[in-house]
Amino acid sequence: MSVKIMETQEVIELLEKVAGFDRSGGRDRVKTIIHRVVHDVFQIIEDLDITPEEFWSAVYYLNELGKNGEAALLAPGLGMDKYLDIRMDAEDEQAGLAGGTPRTIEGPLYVAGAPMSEGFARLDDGTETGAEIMLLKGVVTDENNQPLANAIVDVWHANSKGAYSYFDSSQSEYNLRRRIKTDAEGRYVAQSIIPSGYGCPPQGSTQALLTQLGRHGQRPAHIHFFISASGHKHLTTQINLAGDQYTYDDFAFATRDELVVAARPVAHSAEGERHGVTGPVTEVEFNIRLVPTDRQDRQAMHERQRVMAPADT
Ligand code: MBD
Ligand code: FE
Repeated sequence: MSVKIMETQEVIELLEKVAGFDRSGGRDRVKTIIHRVVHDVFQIIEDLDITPEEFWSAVYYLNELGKNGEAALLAPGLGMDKYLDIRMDAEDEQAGLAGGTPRTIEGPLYVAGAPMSEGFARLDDGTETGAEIMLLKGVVTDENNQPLANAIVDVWHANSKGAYSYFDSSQSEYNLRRRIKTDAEGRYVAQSIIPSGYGCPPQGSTQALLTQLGRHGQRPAHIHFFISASGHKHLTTQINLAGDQYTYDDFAFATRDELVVAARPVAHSAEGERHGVTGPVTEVEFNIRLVPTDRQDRQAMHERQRVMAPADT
């Protein structure tokens, strides 16, 4: 069966009514978007000859996805977040705001309002006694390699099981989440534990669809960053640790060559010792270059629903 009905007056008028084109109330932007979305869904049904069984399984899949709270997890798995990054990179290029450390996706597991420190912070609460100690360090500079003091480095990562505090209620509040203000030389230092990669919940909706695509739902060990400094473009990025099985096979497509960083075991770290961290640690160095801009809208991160841990609200 391959009937073609999209161009008929009946379907054209149906779409216009669906989108409220014949009503004065509502919002024009929403009408435009919904008209296009529903049109394109209809078009897909026609072009791919979608059966009623396929259509309804998709509808109930979305119900499950929402029930499991995984819509913002499926999105990166389907390359949506990466696509938005590619768009923002192209927009930056057009606006003369390209350059600096590359962006990569935020992901769904940020929690706002982490404790603020000056120059140094310990991120882990000390409960993972067997974990490898990480000494994370870097300098925030401008495009001329001049250090930026008082930049805010908001950093978050998973524990050695790949789980994030807040979303994993077994962890303490803001575990592995801190904001660090750079010192006069633009430096930030953090003591933490080496994270493990993240895996989508095996029984969840995201993994169910990925399995249908023959794909896994794994991310390499990685560390997230928001970096902001006055007069500079806000940066959302991550580093992926080198040598992970998934470093270049990330289900969320967040890996960029410039953001792959080695984790180097050292007998002692000079940067660590400046902050009282003695003995062998694994050093991870991530220097960040920010792009100058006067545009306030680009100095802030874009809006999106984000969690704020209860104690901080
Ligand atoms: C993560 O930790 C993450 O960073 C992304 C993008 C998706 C799922 C889990
Ligand atoms: Fe993550």
